[in-house]
Amino acid sequence: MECTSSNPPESYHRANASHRAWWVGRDDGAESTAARWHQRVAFHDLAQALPPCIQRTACFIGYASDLGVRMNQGREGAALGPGALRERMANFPAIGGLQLVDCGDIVAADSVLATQEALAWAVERIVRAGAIPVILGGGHDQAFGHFLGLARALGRAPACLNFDAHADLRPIPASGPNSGTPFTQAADWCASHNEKFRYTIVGWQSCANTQLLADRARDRGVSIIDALSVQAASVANACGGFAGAPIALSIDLDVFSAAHAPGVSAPSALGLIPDAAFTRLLQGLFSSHTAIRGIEIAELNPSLDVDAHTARLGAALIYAMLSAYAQLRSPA
Ligand SMILES: [Mn+2]
Repeated sequence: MECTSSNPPESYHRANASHRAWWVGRDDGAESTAARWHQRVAFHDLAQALPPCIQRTACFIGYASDLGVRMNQGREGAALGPGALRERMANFPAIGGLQLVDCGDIVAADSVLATQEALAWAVERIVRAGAIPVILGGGHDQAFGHFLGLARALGRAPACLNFDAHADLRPIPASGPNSGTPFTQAADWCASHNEKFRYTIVGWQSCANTQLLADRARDRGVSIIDALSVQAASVANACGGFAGAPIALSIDLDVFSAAHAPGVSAPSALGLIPDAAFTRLLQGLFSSHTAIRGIEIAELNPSLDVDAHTARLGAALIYAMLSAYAQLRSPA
C-alpha cells in the first residue's frame, strides 16, 4: 500500500542543527557498552521513505505545538516540550537491539486540525516502515493525529489507552478542535468509518471532570479507571476489552501528581505517583498479547517545570517503555 501522501506537510520540520544540539551528553569512551542515546540516535527526513526496519526501531517525532492548548484556554508553553524531552533522553544508556531515529518535529499549522493531519502523515510513514512512533509532545490534541496515522497505516482504528486526569472528550466548539477534544475526534472518526470506538482512560480525576464529560464517556462506551483504582490488574483488564486491536498509548503528564509533574498546563494535586509499581504496570503493557503500535507523551510544558522534573519524568517513561518494547520477541 502507498502512503496517503508523500509530500511533506508545511508544518513538518526535519531534524536540523537545533535538534542535534538537544542530543548531547557524556562520552564515556568507544566501548559499545558505554554508549548513550545521543551517540546512537540517527536522523531521518520523512520526505524520504524510511527503509523497512529489520531491527526494532523507535522513531521520535515532536509535536511542537501548543495551539490546541491555547484554544482550550490552557497555559501555553507545550510547544517546547519535544526539545526538553530530547535533552533529557540524550544521556540514557543504549538499549540493546533497539535503533533510535529522530524524525524531527511537527510545528503548529494554521489550525489544530491541519497540525493533527501533519502528525498523522508522519506517524503513518513511520508505522508503514515497521517502526514504533514515539510522539514527543506537545498539546494533547496530538492524540488524534496519532490515532489517525495509526488508523491509516494499519487499515483499522486503534484502541486508545490514555493515562490522563481528563477525558479529553469535550464537544468540538465552533472554533474547531483543541487539546480537550482529541478523543471526541477519534470517536467521530470511528462512527463515520463504521468502526468500534475503543477507549480507556486511566487516572481519571473526579475533581477535574464534570458530569457532562462522564456522561459523554458513558454514552461512547468508554471505560474509566479512576485515579483511586489504578492497578496493573485493572489496566490489563481494560486492555483485554480491546479484543486484540492495535493500541495507541498516550500518557498525558498531568495524570501524575503535581509534586512529580509540575510542568503541565493543568496539574493534578491528587495525581498518580510514578513509583516502581507504576513502572512495572507500564512495562507490563508491552507483552506478546497487547499490540502497542504507537506511544505518546503529552502536555510537557517546560516553561512551568521545576528543575526539569516533568521533562525527566517524561523521558524516563519513554526509557521504561522502550526497554520493555525492545525485549518483545517478535515485531508486533
Ligand atoms: Mn489530556
